Amino acid sequence: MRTQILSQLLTAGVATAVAAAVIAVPAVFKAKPTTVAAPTAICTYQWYLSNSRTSGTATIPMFAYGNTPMVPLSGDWDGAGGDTPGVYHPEERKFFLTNSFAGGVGQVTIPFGAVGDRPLAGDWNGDGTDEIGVYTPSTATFTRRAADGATSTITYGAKYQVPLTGDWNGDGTDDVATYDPPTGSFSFRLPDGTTRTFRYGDPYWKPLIGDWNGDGRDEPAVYNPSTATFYFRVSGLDPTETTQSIRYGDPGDLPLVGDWDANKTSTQGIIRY
Ligand SMILES: [Ca+2]
Ligand SMILES: [Ca+2]
Ligand SMILES: [Ca+2]
Ligand SMILES: [Ca+2]
Repeated sequence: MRTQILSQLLTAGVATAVAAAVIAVPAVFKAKPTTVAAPTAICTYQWYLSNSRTSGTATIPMFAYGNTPMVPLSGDWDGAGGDTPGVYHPEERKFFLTNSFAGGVGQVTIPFGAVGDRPLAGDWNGDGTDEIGVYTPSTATFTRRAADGATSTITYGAKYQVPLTGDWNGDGTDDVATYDPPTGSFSFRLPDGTTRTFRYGDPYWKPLIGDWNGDGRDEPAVYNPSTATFYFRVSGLDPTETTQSIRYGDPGDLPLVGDWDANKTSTQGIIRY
């Protein structure tokens, strides 16, 4: 059941799946005044982020940011170092980004994407600031949006995969990968055009990307939604696997990761909704 819910949130079908709920963007998220009366402004996503890759309580005070059916993200939107929250509203096709852990009102709203697209974040140009993008499942296309609005695309992998971004080779620029839920298989596209593919975790777990060992290169993790357990592949993309696992949060939470304290190492968080 929970896997289905997570899957819905992560797939293009989310818009139709939750359309009947008519959950509008809170007024506080609006970049411009609207003549349409907005419902009560509520942020229903509660973020519990930790700077310690251990089980236990959140090390950052809980805050509320975003609501259903928004898709949570993290990134260094202002280049200050460290990741902060963002959300993507798949129906309005807008990113709402914040540069703090205060919750409530974001600093940046960016309309981007088409119906069915899934949100991306990454440092496309290696300047230390993360940008946004979208993945179009029907064409397997990653569209990266530069800060000035210019776009560039990469088509990679089979259609209808789970898109991932990260810096596989440590050159400061984020690359792309895909995850195939039925097989639990990751496929990484390296900048030289080669690929690396392996299974990690069980089918239909949730893939996550971060730098667990602080070497400047990103690697995968998987999250088992039925046990609320994260599995961090601390050995990176090397064939020899070393994994650190922790339980954090509860089944039903949404997992995400980021470098919340800007120490160049990624840690976990969950969103309760
Ligand atoms: Ca950048
Ligand atoms: Ca790279
Ligand atoms: Ca690493
Ligand atoms: Ca960190």
